Amino acid sequence: MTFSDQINEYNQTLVGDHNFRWGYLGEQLSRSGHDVETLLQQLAAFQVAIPSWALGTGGTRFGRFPAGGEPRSLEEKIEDVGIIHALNRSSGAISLHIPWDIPHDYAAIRQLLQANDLIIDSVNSNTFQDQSGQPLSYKFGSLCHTDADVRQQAVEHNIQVAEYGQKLGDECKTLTVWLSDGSDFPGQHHFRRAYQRTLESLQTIYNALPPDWTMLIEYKPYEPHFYSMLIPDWGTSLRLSEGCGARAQVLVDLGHHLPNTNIEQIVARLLHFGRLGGFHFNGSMYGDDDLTTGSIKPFQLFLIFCELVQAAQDAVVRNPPVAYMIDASHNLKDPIEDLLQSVQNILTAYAKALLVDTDALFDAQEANDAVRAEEVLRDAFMTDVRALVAEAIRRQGGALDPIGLYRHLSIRQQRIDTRGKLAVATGL
Ligand code: RM4
Ligand code: MN
Ligand code: MN
Repeated sequence: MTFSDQINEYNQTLVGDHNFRWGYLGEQLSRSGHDVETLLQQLAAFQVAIPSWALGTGGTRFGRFPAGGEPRSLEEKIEDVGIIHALNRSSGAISLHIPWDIPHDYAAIRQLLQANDLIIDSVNSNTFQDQSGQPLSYKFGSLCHTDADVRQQAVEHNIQVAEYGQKLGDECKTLTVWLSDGSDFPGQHHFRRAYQRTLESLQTIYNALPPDWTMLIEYKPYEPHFYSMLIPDWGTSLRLSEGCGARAQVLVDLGHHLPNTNIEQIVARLLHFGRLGGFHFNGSMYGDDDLTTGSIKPFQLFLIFCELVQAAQDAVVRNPPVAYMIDASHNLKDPIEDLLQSVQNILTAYAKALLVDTDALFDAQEANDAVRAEEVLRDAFMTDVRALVAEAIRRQGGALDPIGLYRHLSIRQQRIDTRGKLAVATGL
């Protein structure tokens, strides 16, 4: 029996209940003026990339408690993302971390990607750890380092990462740069000089990229350094990207903000400036917690999608296509279930944002009617869209209940049987 047969068989057991709920929701949406087919198409078109570093339990510098059967190679990671995508039809891309996942047999990897209906759409560099055999240390920074030779080594690493990406297929056109560079004590860094050195290093990388490549610059307020980070905020990322060129953009990682930061406003600002390049989705209670997306603040996730949906409808906005990626890795859950939940929560937030009556919202805003504006948003947010998301996935051949089927088929146990109880994924 093929996997798609197994999905169909499983869906058969759920379809009666689903049709009942979808019938009601579809009718409700049509009555309030939505074109249900368009909504389904918009959801079907939405894809979020899975990070190669999230297929193992991790996300902690303390103990790791793997359940077993983790992917031991890039090939096995592709297999795991293949399962996720087959189940939800919304995870058709992989974001690759180098050197945690250096490809060796490019032809075989491209074939495996194709067989799993996947692409590798972006590559991430890593100058936040020293690799064995590396001549110079990043202990005191990489692209910002006082020593030109260390900067050069870090620049060359980034260029090499992009070269790996180019060999992985034409769809891979994005280099994501996250710098751990920073300082831990007052006086340690000459802030202005360190910034200038970083800008020049990034310009060198940018200029070495193929002309159709994008460079995404991530920011983070603290950790691993606790006095200053070289790129602590979106303003710094924005200035750096402007200093590089039009294809340098800002990447917003949801966990890279101080508690209670208004991320949706940052998203709106970046869209306004045409510099929002991508997202790293995750859930956050305190900081870079890398929890399941939407687990802690589903309303905030919805408000972020509202900005994206409104910008997509606004001819004034000139923002390039946004790369959607997950960046989460947890110690407790089965990583595949965690990712399935994240994608489901992202689709749910997007679906709700598509339901916002933007005309009514803008009217309320113009009239300074704060209550009405908030109610318009709440009306969409409180709609139970699960049947809409399920229908969109079902029509693409996915499972009505992806996690349910994953458990029903005991896929983790199968992985443990083939890969071993002690198999641990590469990564953090
Ligand atoms: C960082 C940052 C980067 C990710 C690494 C693993 O905090 O979010 O995007 O590549 O973690
Ligand atoms: Mn990130
Ligand atoms: Mn992070």
